[in-house]
Amino acid sequence: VSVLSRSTSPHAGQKTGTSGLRKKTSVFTSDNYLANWVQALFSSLGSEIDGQTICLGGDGRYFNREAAQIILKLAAGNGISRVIVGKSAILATPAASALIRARSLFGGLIMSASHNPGGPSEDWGIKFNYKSGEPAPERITNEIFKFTETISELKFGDIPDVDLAVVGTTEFDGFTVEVVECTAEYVPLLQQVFDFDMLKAFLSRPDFRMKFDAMHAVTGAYAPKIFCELLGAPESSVVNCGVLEDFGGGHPDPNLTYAKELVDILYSGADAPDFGAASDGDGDRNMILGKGFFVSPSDSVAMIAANAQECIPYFKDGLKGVARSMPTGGALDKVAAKMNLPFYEVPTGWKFFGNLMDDGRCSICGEESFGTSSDHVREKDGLWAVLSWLSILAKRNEGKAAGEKLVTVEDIAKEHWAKFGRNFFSRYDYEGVESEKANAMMDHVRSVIASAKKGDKFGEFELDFADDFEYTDPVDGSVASKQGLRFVFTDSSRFIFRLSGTGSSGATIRMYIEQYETDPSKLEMDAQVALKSLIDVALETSKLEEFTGRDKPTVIT
Ligand code: VG1
Ligand code: CO
Repeated sequence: VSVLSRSTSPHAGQKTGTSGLRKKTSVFTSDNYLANWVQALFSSLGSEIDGQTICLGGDGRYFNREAAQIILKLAAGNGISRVIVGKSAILATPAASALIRARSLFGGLIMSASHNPGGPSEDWGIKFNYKSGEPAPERITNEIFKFTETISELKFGDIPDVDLAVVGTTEFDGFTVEVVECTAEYVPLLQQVFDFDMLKAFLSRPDFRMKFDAMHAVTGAYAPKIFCELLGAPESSVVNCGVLEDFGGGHPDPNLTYAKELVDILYSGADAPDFGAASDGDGDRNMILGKGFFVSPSDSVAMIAANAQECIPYFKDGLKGVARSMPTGGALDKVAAKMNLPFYEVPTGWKFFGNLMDDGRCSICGEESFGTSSDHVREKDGLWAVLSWLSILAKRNEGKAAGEKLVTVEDIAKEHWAKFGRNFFSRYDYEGVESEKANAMMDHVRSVIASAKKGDKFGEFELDFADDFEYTDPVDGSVASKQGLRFVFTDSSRFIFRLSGTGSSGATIRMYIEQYETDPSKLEMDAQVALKSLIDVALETSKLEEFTGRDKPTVIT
């Protein structure tokens, strides 16, 4: 392939956030913005990428098809010899991770802004995953950023657009594009991880009904195949499976606010389905619901970990260890302690779990932000979480006669709390705050931390310590600092403030609240009620309303 060189000039601020580069779509579509970043990635990798194979796909959002053609030409012009592309440029994030691992690829590019809305006036994003399928570590993303600051040349391979709508291989001189089904390697992997026969038997029970909501995002390309075709659930078990460029105008974020359609169905009374789940734009998040019951993500990962060995064949020999992000509620800590498992607390963002898994230290991990997964891939995996919950239900109900009362999601959660105690958790998001105001508030909280001492009273709570979370990776020694302002009290209650690193404009303040409870009479309280006094203390300490003018959050999870 001959190379067409085009000159370009740098764009400021092409810095990777928590998960890739995310901006308004109109930013990406103008002035080589996308091409600059992709070229910077390839340039930063240098001769390492010569002759290598990568994969490419995304969540189906607006601009992905055009972007895929731009990326293919740059790959051809930068010495990559083969690109494996999901049909119609579709690949869920965990599926891309599975593909990289199964075919020992050099890495992959995922075109997604995850749970952010899509369309010409909404968001677009891209991220690079590396050899073991993990989101690129900071040493790589920092290098890419450096190259974006001085970039002057784009190297396009002189090839025509490739038809990505049909599975097959297109050969150029020294460059190959291979289009595969989006389920390639990923669905077979799930079939190894889970007992599909057991799941199939369970999903065919007339007394169990589920509803999976793909939110018009990427899992729409997977859910009918997995739940209906392979596991025999009726077609009505999956909804909103048409993958749309604007996600049907919705916000493909599986939480109580944005997945309202599903929530309403599961809370519709006695006739509601027994199990509900949803996933986000790129298929890495999940929300788990029972009939009229919400499983908080911090609880979900703990409950899956506690039941994994018994219910999921992949874990039949036990777990190597477990990990959660720092702001995630501590339910997993209690499981680790009781089961004697190594436990790790990492900063927010999946990239921090990769090293632990590659080093054989961690089998299951999760984040409060509806992300849960295991070391079968190096990404969070929404469908994995759903199949994990279904496996727990299937195992617990094995051998039950028709008509016998089934163990429910709610039963499993309540049993868990009775055994381990309950970590009440809530997150308040204040979206679209002006950056200066958000920064001023964070500076104020930092100043409170600077003068805080052990034993100080915050309302009824006595301070154990307050700090700006810093993490040293136990595998490679790399240090990530300024990962969240946290106040931890002597009864292990906590509140934490962070600014989001996935937005495309302005600032989002996240406030995380957690309180541990073992009193049996309080275990079934509503989380907002249980956490009220701590929430008030956090708001007062941060002067959030004074700094931002907001008297309530945009989203509560
Ligand atoms: C958010 C979540 C974080 C998650 C990240 C990417 O980041 O808090 O836990 O890993 O999104 O998820 P932030 O910086 O906005 O808080 V996804 O599904 O957008 O790839
Ligand atoms: Co996502």
